[in-house]
Amino acid sequence: MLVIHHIEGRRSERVAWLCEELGLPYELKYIAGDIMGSLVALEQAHVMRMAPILQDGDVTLVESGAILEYILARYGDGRLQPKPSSPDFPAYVQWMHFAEGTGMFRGMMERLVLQLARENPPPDTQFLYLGGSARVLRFAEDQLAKTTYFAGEEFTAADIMMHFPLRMAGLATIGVIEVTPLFHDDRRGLAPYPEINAFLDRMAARPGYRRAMATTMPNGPPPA
Ligand SMILES: N[C@@H](CCC(=O)N[C@@H](CS)C(=O)NCC(=O)O)C(=O)O
Repeated sequence: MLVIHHIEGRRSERVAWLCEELGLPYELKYIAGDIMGSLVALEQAHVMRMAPILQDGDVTLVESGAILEYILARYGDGRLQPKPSSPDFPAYVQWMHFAEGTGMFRGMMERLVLQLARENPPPDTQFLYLGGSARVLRFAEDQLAKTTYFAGEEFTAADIMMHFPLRMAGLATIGVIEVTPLFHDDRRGLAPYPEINAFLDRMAARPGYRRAMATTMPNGPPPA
């Protein structure tokens, strides 16, 4: 049984979502309704104390992208990823890594810069929006204008990886640094991106996504 160390509303939902799509049983470890308690509890599972942490027998892994690749390689039976020979494979690999390597990184940086600027307003605010999140969204929008999913016409794990940074970037581009709107499908910042909105609608309609959200947030969106 795969054990997913989890915090409600956080990236660990990706792992549960993948398991739901693959029909793999899993156990979630977290303290319902207690974000800080869930975070502190992660300390027992891994020195990095971050979610997700996967335990599979004597294997312990961090890093959501690596965890998804591990599960697909061991239990995926070729599902939810294109074959290396497929024309969709380059885009798949790119988006799998772009999600955390650039998408989340730019969104987090932008939010940090905005937070610091709120505390100490700089004389010139034109550099606050460093173009990080807006570029991430434009890049994603361009891809989704060409293909239904990030790696072509089939849903893959790259879509699971990209879901979180799209929501984060949308909020960052309009200067929202609070996390709560992330959990409430707040799409104000995504208004200029019709393809991304359509993509998020498609994801929200997936039974695997709905099951994962019901399991990872059984009492609804967390307070923070
Ligand atoms: N790149 C990592 C990021 C993991 C991460 O930072 N997770 C957040 C929750 S979304 C966390 O646990 N933050 C608490 C902390 O780092 O103290 C991944 O994709 O797994």
